[in-house]
Amino acid sequence: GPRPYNEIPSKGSNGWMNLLQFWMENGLHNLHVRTLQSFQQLGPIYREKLGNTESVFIINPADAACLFGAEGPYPERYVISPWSAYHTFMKKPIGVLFKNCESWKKDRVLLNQFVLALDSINNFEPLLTPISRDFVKKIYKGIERSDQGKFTVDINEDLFRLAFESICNLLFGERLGLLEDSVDPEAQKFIDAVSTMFRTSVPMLNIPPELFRMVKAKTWRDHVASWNEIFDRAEGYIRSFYRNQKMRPRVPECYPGILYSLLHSNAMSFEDIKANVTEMMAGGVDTTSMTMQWCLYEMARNLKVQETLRAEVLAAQRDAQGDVRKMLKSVPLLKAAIKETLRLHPIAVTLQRYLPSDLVLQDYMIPAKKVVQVAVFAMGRDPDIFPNPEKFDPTRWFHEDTYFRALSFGFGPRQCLGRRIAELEITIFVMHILENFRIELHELSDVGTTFNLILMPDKPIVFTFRPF
Ligand code: HEM
Ligand code: 2DC
Repeated sequence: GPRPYNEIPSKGSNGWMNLLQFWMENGLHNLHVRTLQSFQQLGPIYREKLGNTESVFIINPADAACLFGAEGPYPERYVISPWSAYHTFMKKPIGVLFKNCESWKKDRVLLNQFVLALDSINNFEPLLTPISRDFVKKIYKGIERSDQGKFTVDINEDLFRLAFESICNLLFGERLGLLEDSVDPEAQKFIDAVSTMFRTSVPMLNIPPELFRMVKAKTWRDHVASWNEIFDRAEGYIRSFYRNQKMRPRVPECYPGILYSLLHSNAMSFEDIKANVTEMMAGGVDTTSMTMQWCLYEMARNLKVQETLRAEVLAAQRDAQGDVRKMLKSVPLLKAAIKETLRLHPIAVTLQRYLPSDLVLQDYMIPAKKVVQVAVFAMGRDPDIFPNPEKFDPTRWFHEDTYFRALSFGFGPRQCLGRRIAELEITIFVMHILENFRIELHELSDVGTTFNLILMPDKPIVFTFRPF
């Protein structure tokens, strides 16, 4: 029979000693590196106890297949304790991100229809294309102003605004104008609050949140303040949507946005709609903007790949004669390039599932209720899984084995709700950049990764844009 659970390799059984060591090694913002090292040290399966919680970590696609095969109809992922603490203490309504069982399923099935269904792309594309066009215009303006025929700039902040502009336009069917010269300070506050919320989650990830609340630590205060900001702003946007709705009649042929569709489906309470819209607003900023930034970074470091991608996009443009929806059907390499970007630069360091029943992995018996984590970041950089892993090569997705290897949006019924939005937004954005500019790196030094709950670049990236 399978070997017992306690024989799974582990670094040490005292969770608090492990946590202390983790802190001293400056591991907080290097969670991804630590996971890589643990696999090198302990093999393809290990367990780790940090504070009170023990997880089993796996890296092989076959093991991931096994885990997701056993996840059942109501998959549950690891709960970020400062997030759930905030919602509990402040009595905030929860959406799909925090719900479980039937109540999760009910919301999720409805949201899937409006947000994840493949044909929603037809509604979303016309709302996203003008935003990328505005971004392109902004860069042309920069080129003009520089008087050098090129524009050297860190676009991090602008990408945040583009992402927020995008998710809000999809939700409310309304532009905020965040790519104009003066930015609405309220919108900027929301964007900053989401980043702060992510960053301040990290030191509290493995510690019971009651501790932080009792000592009124600054991290906890900042965390609460940023969630409050997120909820207040979201409420404000939803309210003003309501007000505007009454004032102007709806244009029949025009897609009115996700919120409108949800309200008129009459299938979800207003409270639940608000909670889910808030989660989508917060989930749609840092995630897509970081991925767009990494994608430009990889294309700027791999100029041959950039030229091949541009050739594909220009050919698609010729054939489709400006019809973006049509173009999207003939850019397979660009889509692979985005997958490839997320392989090297995933947003989520791991995927996690609570086991609904006992499960055998790598011939070890793992009891029900344990958390198993698929190390997505480590998998993407493992030479046994992706030959020559450092190489940015979109074509690998056409000729290599891809079985349970494309996991950046998660898997199954609990996968990322915003996946379709994210893929579409990023594809349209990169398409527009490639059509218009050559992208180079201002400095040729490597950019590393840092863990701020989501993974992000560890320093600013400066690009040079030249008209193509
Ligand atoms: C969940 C990644 C963009 C909203 C997730 C999960 C991952 C992920 C890995 C967990 C999936 C699982 O456990 O199987 C990403 C990446 C993005 C992105 C890589 C962009 C490149 C977005 C956007 C939204 C969003 C734009 C806004 C609609 C959510 C929500 C959940 C989620 C609400 C929880 C779903 C549930 O529990 O049912 N995302 N995400 N994400 N994401 Fe995203
Ligand atoms: C962070 O050890 C590291 O998509 C932990 O849009 C395990 C873990 C659990 C859940 C993951 C989280 C990590 C990273 C951020 C994720 C989150 C689930 C959803 C969330 C991946 C890997 C994210 C960014 C959502 C956030 C929506 C929220 C702001 C309302």
